[in-house]
Amino acid sequence: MTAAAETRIVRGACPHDCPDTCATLVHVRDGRAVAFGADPDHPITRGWLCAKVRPYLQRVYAPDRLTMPLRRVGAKGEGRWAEISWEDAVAEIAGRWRAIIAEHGAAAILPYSYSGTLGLVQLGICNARLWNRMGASGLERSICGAAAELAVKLTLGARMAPDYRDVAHSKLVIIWGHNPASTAPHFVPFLREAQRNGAYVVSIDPRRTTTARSADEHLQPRPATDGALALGLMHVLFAEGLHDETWLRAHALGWEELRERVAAFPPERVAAITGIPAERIVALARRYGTTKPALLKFADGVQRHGNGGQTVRALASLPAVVGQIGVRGGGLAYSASGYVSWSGEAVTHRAECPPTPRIVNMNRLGAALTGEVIDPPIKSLYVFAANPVTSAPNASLIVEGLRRDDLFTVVHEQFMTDTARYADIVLPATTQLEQVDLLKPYGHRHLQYNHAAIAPLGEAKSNWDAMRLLAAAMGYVEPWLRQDADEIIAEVLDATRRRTPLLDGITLERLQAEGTVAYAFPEPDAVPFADGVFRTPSGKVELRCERMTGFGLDPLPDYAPPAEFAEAAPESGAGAPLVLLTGAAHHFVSSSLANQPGLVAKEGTPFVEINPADAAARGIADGDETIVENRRGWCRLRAVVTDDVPPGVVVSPKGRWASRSPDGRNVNWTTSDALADLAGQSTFHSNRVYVRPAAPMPEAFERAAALAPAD
Ligand SMILES: Nc1nc2c(c(=O)[nH]1)N[C@H]1C(S)=C(S)[C@@H](COP(=O)(O)OP(=O)(O)OC[C@H]3O[C@@H](n4cnc5c(=O)[nH]c(N)nc54)[C@H](O)[C@@H]3O)O[C@H]1N2
Ligand SMILES: Nc1nc2c(c(=O)[nH]1)N[C@H]1C(S)=C(S)[C@@H](COP(=O)(O)OP(=O)(O)OC[C@H]3O[C@@H](n4cnc5c(=O)[nH]c(N)nc54)[C@H](O)[C@@H]3O)O[C@H]1N2
Ligand code: SF4
Ligand SMILES: [Mo]
Repeated sequence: MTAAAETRIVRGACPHDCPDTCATLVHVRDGRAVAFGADPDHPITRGWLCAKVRPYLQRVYAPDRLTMPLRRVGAKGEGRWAEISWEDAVAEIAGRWRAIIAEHGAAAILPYSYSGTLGLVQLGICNARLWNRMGASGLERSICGAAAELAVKLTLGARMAPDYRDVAHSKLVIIWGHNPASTAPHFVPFLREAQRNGAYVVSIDPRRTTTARSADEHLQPRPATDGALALGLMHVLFAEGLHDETWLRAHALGWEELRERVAAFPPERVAAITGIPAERIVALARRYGTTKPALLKFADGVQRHGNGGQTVRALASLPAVVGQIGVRGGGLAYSASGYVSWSGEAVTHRAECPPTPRIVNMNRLGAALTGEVIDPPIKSLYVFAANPVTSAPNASLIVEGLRRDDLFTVVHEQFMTDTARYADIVLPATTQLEQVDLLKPYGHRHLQYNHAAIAPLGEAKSNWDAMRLLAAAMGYVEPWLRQDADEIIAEVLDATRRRTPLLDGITLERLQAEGTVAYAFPEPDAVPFADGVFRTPSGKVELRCERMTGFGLDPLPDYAPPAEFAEAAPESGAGAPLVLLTGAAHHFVSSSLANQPGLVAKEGTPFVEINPADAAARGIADGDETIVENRRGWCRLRAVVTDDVPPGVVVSPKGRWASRSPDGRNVNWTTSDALADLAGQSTFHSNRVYVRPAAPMPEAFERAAALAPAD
């Protein structure tokens, strides 16, 4: 065997929007990745990857990977392209931008990105540096969990979740509007261990998810009524003296006012709002008040509603009421992102840049491109690590905006996505195997370094490498627009280490050598908030939070239905609207991976789950084609008639590419671009639709399937 044919093993990190941030091992021979697997020694990854990322090499070496810059030659969206060089692409983009800046100012340029990768360099730095220097419009990145992120931070002072492994100590686990079996898979074996140790698991989700199936109890509230349910649980806890008054006196602000507030939410009222029988509400409250340690775990799905901010305020108050914060096996498990916050100045260099002229909410992209944002209007859009036509709400309005002849759109992508199809210039992007990055997980407490395992395919470039070229072409000379990925990682680590002892001893060199490095906790198994320190203005858990008034909200947790559900009395019977929930698909991450033939085959035909009673009332049988529609738009889905969903609720997972769906549309043709009560949050699930049988057009499904042949 020659030296060149030896296999190297290269350490990496999964870049996807998933709390588990797995440690990966790439086997490379002769410059080609020949095997892809998980680090057996990582305490959370433990040697396995999820079903969706295991076949990652099929993605890296997919025949339809973009490998050359493309310039549009047909009409927008027509799909006719000419290959061009990077030199020409960069020159054209910089030329167009200079002209736009001269005529309208840099505010007319909008970057759009979200979660294709979560890396510090390829996302964090790329969200900030070039655009700050340019003075471009800012993007309010609130499509996912902005309301929960803020509500948890306002309540507890920081987003610090217990270690997955600590659930083994839990005796009660409430998983609320969250489906870790699909969305946090590495939590599940630890949960099973807890169950073997006798823990009682409750799932609260309108849908019988995989997670709900394996729970001891499943409660199915009406969508967006969780705030009322949480207040009702607290009502019972206080009324029956099951609250932890000693803990509340020592650590909580406003608990007596909260007690008064929840007095207005007796079980009977909450039963009428949520549809959950009063006796089950009382029983769950008693269980939560008496079984310790008790863990409450949720993610972002539950708050993608018009009232998502106040819902999470109510949820986050629960562990305080029963004194279950800072306790091993107890607590609130939302996100671990707040243990370490990167130094903002090192990431953004904002102080050296002009002020951001304005901020555009990403959930309003369609509106922004079609007249909501003026003076100056958006004249150029630069999309990277995102696929808004597939994944953002009210998609038909986005497409209308992207069709504008006077809009100059650049999309940096790995594949010809629904969004890239409308670009003027498409730039080819590297995958995680071809780029360097550092990942700071939101589900566990280790930094993960990702080495480039192979050379970029074709002419693909990383997000940051593309931006460095663009910065140079724009004539920007700042050294922080020229650094390579490792120089940036070192700069950000050094600046952040000065502010937090959790990075003591963690250097670029160590990360490169070890791949996985745990935060430097004085005790490695530290329980968050065990020290009773809460980084809120009062230093306590803020059940009453004055800062909520600054957002026009009640300082105490409260419940009101989202506008989409409150307005217009619903009809009843066959004509009644149903609530469409569009959570995670098991085999995709949002729309990422949803073009990978093997994974598309596993998800099957684009479908909508409907309860037998709702189906019968509409003359819909299992397997029938349906039209799912409302005033915003429609799409065609195949009915799956199942009591996994309750009457009044239909479910169709997110992520399906419109271009690979019947009629070229997906569920986001119906979803709302209204903003929630807090943080400009998206409201995908506050979506009422009408479902009706459709004249069968099997060829529409076949055409879509033909674009994604099973492998
Ligand atoms: N396989 C897979 N994993 C993923 C993703 C993916 O697309 N696929 N996406 C990633 C991303 S971007 C995110 S943000 C996370 C999200 O992680 P999760 O929040 O766990 O995922 P979702 O499926 O969005 O929402 C969870 C559940 O919320 C329920 N739900 C919706 N409305 C309500 C409500 O009003 N009340 C209650 N109680 N439940 C409700 C839905 O039925 C759904 O089962 O997952 C990440 N992981
Ligand atoms: N109906 C409905 N829609 C939803 C949701 C819902 O619950 N319901 N959930 C929302 C949520 S939680 C989220 S987070 C958003 C996610 O929305 P987006 O952030 O737009 O995520 P994706 O749709 O997965 O698109 C990411 C794209 O980035 C590309 N990509 C991956 N890595 C790289 C890279 O290194 N460089 C570049 N340039 N590109 C890369 C991928 O190929 C992919 O096309 O979707 C939202 N959409
Ligand atoms: S998507 Fe999540 S579970 Fe799957 S490999 Fe990536 S980090 Fe691990
Ligand atoms: Mo998300």
